[in-house]
Amino acid sequence: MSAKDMSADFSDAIVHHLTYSLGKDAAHAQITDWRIALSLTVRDRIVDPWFASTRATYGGQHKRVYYLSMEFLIGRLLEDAVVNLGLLDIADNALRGHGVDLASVLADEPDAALGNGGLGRLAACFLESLSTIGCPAYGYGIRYEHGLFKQSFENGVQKEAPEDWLQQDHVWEFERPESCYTIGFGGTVGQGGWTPEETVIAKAHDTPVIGWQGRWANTLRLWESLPTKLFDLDRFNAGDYYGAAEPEALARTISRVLYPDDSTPEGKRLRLKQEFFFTAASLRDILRRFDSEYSDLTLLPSKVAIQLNDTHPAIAGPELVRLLHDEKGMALPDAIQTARGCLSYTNHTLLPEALERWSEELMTDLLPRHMQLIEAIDDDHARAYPKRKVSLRENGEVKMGEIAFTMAHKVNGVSALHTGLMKQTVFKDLHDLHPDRIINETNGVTPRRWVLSANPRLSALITGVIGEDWVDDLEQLQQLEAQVDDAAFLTAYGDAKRANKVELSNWFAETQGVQIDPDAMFDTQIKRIHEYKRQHLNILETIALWQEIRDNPNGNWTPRVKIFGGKAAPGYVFAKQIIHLINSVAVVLNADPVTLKVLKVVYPPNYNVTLAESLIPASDLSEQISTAGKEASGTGNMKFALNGALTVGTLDGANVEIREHVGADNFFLFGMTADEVVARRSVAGHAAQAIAADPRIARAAKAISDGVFSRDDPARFRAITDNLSGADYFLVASDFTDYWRAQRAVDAAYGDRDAWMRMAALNTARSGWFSSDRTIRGYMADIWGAKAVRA
Ligand code: NBG
Repeated sequence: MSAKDMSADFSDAIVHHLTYSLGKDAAHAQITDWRIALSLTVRDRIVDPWFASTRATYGGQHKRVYYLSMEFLIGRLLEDAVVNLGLLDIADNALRGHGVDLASVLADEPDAALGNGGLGRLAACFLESLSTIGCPAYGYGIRYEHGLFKQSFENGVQKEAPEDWLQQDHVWEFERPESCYTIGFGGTVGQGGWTPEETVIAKAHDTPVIGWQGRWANTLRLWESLPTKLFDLDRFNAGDYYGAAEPEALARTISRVLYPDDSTPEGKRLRLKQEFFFTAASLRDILRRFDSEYSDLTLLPSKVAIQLNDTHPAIAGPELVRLLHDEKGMALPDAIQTARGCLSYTNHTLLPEALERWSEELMTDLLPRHMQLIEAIDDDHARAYPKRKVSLRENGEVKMGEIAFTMAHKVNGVSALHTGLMKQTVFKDLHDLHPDRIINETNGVTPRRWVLSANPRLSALITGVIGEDWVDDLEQLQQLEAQVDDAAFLTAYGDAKRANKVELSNWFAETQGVQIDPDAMFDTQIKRIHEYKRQHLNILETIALWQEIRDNPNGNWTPRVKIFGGKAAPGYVFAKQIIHLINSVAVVLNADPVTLKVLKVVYPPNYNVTLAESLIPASDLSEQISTAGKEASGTGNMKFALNGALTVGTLDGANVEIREHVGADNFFLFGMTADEVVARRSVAGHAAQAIAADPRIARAAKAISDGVFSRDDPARFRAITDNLSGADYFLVASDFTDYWRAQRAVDAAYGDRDAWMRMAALNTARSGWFSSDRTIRGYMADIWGAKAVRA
């Protein structure tokens, strides 16, 4: 078919869906109607490769990978699908023929935020890479009715509102009423096994995930929780309408919201229920599929690889043992061995508060049989390693990290530094017993979304120079290195960056009502707000810089726009204070006629995947300033480097490897190392010492405590200033001076535009290793023993 015929064909298909699927007349269709019609048209083109992939997997009896994750931060799906199917121009032409703009249609799609941050986004990048590579895989998670809350600012304070991505038809998924499982909680354990007291239904919803060039499609299967009994007719007839609906409301609560606040006992219980709910449903589904093809259970580890994304699905260990032993009659030691052959676990954090522990009381109450099996697994491990120091239980709590470790044949960290620290700290004792179990798989990001779609200008330039093969072989970007001394290439590279910045400036003017200068340096810190990520270090440096500019307004200052983005957990008071402070500083600085030409602060609310897609390609500087040893990897750092932003960063997480790849000269390093951080903490009065040594810190802090940014209530940010001069666990004061030095080096470097662009281009050329395709190939070879299959 000629390109013209294909466009006409495609255009007809859109109108067909508009008419017959939506019941809308093209003459009166709204943008959302066009979006849904286009999505259905694109979806039609995914189904055949999807079927072909499934048939090829069954036909070849290939091993399948199952990625169990509490979070999939998938964002918008239409553009991804259009791009991967190579339909961008065709869709654009077809819509234009109807007077409709493709960009507006793409922008109409809700951003599916079924995750909090890096962990969930990593899972989404992995799914896309698995499909691009053609590895048979399923993602398993929860179909939250409400994803991550919507953030707004009221007088600078974060407000949360429920997210409603399912408000409009979610056309990407197929409901599977035939794939339902009954999941139980509570009850008793007797001779005949576990008899749960409460049950809910897990119903599957499938979203196809199409890989690059439509070669392969895998499935994201999300579970919805439904009541086993619709409602209680007896109670209804007796006039107890609320009571009649109660079981339904309770059952649906499990898949109602992402991460409910778990600071209350009720919240904890619900969280554990969510974890067991999706894990148990997924395992049942996996065994059903296995049983449909094989009758010998000992084959399980050679056909099934189950990856536990953090400890949230760690109950998979005891549950798989239960299914194999209690339900299928396998001897207990064999069941443990077989389960371990299938399971592997990724650790994503060393922060003690994020390593899950459940009280034995709660566990016994909700999952009595699992509690027994945890004891049995513990005993089994104790028999094999009599001198061991570790137990799966401690002080009345079960330790999910230890359970995941013990039940996994491989455990991985997400950057070289993080993996090393895992061995030395949280899993030291287990690592001593199992020295081959912990391995490293440094994170990566999908180039299809994070370069090709997000940054079409840069992508066109790259493809023009080296061809299109880089899109699924990202290390080919190295070929760009030969161009970095070519003036014409650097000009084109700089023009692409500038055009992205102009576009972002326009967006800020139109949607946020702030003017920012596209020639200023765009200095961006976007991520969850957390003390260890140190947004307060960034804002403190901003205040100090503002003060120095005011001292010397005619100095040779490098114009900067400080861009912040990110949400704080609703119950995390200190993080919310940081947000309030940043917004308050923005109000003062952006209105200061002395400084506003050279320094602005902007903080668009409701940071999400979609916003990241426009902020990253327009950024010059990437802030990766966590206290060393705390950020397991980071993945935003990789997206920035690929898109030609230079990093100002600590030796933390994957920053270390980014710096190795891009070269120390193209990276602004500052701060203490992870070892120095530990040593520094034991110095009495370290914060006071650091402040005494650098008057800038005290001056900036004084402005905060004098109420310069909170005239109506000077004490408003006391928690932040008190912490800075007090405990300062995350060492903001101790790292400030070196951060300031690095930032001034950044200023000087930005002054030489050609040299800067050369460094930026080198970041792009040398970051190809950070593709999630590379990461997934690592998991396939080192952990899963899975092979790529081509349909
Ligand atoms: C996060 C880390 C990040 C890392 C992502 C993905 C959790 C528990 N961990 O540094 O903080 O990049 O996981 O691995 O969300």
